[in-house]
Amino acid sequence: MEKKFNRTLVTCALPYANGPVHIGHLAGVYIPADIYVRYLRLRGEDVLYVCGSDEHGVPITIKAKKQGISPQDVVDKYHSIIKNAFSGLGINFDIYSRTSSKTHNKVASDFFKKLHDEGKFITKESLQYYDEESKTFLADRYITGTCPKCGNDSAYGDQCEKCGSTLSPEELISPKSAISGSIPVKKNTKHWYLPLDKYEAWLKEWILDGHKEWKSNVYGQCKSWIDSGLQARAVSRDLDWGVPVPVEGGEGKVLYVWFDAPIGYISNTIELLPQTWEKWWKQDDSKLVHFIGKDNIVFHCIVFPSMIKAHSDLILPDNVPANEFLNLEGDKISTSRNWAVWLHEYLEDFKGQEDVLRYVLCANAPETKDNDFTWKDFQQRNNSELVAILGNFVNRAVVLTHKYFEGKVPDNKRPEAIDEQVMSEINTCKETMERYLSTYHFRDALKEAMNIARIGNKYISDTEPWAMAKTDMDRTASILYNCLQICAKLSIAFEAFLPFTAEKLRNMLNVGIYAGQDYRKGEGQASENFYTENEGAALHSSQSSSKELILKWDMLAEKELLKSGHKIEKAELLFARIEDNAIEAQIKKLEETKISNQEQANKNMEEQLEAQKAEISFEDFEKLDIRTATVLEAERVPKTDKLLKLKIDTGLDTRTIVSGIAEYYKPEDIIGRQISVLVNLAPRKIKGIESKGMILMARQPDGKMKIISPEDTLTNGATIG
Ligand code: B3M
Ligand code: ZN
Repeated sequence: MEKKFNRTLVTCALPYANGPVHIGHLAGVYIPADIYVRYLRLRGEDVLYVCGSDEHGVPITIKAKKQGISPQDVVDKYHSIIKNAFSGLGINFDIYSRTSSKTHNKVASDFFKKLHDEGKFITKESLQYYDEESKTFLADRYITGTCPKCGNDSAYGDQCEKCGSTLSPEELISPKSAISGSIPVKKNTKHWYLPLDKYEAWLKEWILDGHKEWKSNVYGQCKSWIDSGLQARAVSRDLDWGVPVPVEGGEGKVLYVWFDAPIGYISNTIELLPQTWEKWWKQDDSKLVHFIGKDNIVFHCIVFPSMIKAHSDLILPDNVPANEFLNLEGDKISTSRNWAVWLHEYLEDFKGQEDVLRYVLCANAPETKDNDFTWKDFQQRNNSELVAILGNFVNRAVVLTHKYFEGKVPDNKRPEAIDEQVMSEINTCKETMERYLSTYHFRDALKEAMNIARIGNKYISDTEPWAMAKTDMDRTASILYNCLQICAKLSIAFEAFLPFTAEKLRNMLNVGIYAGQDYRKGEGQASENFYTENEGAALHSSQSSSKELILKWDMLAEKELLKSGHKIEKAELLFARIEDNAIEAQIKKLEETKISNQEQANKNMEEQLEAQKAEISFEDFEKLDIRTATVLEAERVPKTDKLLKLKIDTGLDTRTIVSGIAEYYKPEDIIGRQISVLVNLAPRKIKGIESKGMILMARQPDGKMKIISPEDTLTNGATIG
């Protein structure tokens, strides 16, 4: 039996305030969430929509240091860029606050303290790098050194940005403190850990048995985490930017950013509704839905729920409909390589075309697999879908009504069977949309909304009111009567997806829309509201609409929305064509980014080539046993992006090697290939797999790796040297 809820609390991942928001974030998280919220409100449901900036964490402190400003300066800057960009796209949270706020500090601190006092944490001591000169422990990111894999001498303690390897500080050759440049020492430090292993059985039951309906990508990730066994996770860090650890021994330490950030959902709710927030977070007739990207699944499905379980009086998410990633023109979106379409720049470049981006990102949303955004597809969808189908239909209906009926909805004088049939097709679309929207299938729901426009277009083309007007004004009246009803239905069907357009359309039709509860003013003032004209961004207004007719979701199935005689406004184009030059300008912008990235890569490569390694003796060289081998089997190592597990025939034996080449070779591309292998490298455990030896690869100037294989097929085991 499906559970009955009385209100829905929708949260969106809190963006890190160390950079602006790009189309990947939008397609993955914010567009789907906004559609969902608008849809529920249109149905008259009680919804609270919460987000804010995530302002803690090491990357922010590093950015500040690099720019010679304070972390607070960094987050102030990006918080306002992000907040403005969201509202520019019609994404209007009830609250968009920040984790550097006083309320958050207190709420997160109390949360930690409660768990601490109730004995829900364990503490552990461990050796961590410490900078004696600046007297601070060093987060992995604050240690730099030479990458053991590629020789890059500015690798970080958690990652080498040149070769992409995930590292631990211990692996770095000649580690240095990024703060003082001194050589760090190891020092003992105490931290608090949440023992996730204790929640494993419960998580299994709650997710694996209880939430089989979750999206398969989400469920699958949870299952593989749980199946591979959960371990205690540190929830504090040695750092001076964040929420201070509020218990004894916590001096100089802060809560780990992933501990405090999800509590931000709660603290932001408290900030908005200090008296009634518990209704949203504590009553089990409240439905909690987290919209996030796939890289946040473990935190929202495993870690935060375990924190909630430990806290014991808060509700758990009913669903976490995480999306996959959006790529841009065939490449991974990357903030550091500036490979992105930034929302605030889009809003500048495409003023008045906010809905085009909303449309394309939903139509192309990475709901089940990674997807690609291309500017050509963007142009194509605008010109041949929005302009040619939706815009064209509405324009014809409104223009003809003015031409023949003085801008008034005509009488339905001579109905015919086709009219009934069209309306019943639209009813089916409504039902299909409801099914999709309630199960987070937003792409399919949008397709169905577009089908309503297609039905309208076909109806007007088949019935040809412009031709009919020459012979039969009564039938013409009926046709346009029906077309205008369809226009009104379109303004309902598209409200969640294209709020700016739906509003324009309603203004043409002289109708208002039901916008549900507005909590943006906080406590006590929440009241039923309506969107009014000229508000832009379809903000929900605090005034009631002046319109007599207020549309609601269910009216999508009604036969008559606009009464005969109802006056409509002049036609206004809903969409403008996007010409080649606008698209070329965007493509050029990206090409320039590519060129400057390539120049940087070449420069790095030159530096690397110049930085030859120190001379070694012949005896040293002779220690290396390099041989030819053949790859027999290859598979991806689960939960990693870069690793392949290979079974190879070295001529001496058959053995397993784990190699970081998954970005460059698919398993099926490498099976059967001859390779060169350093066979006498001491075995190492990588992701729990014993790897014996190393495959020799050549690094290209762009950082990509290629296998070094012999020209002719050789016997496996032939020595190289
Ligand atoms: N700021 C990570 C991200 O933007 C993080 C989300 C926090 S949600 C509580 O990917
Ligand atoms: Zn490297």
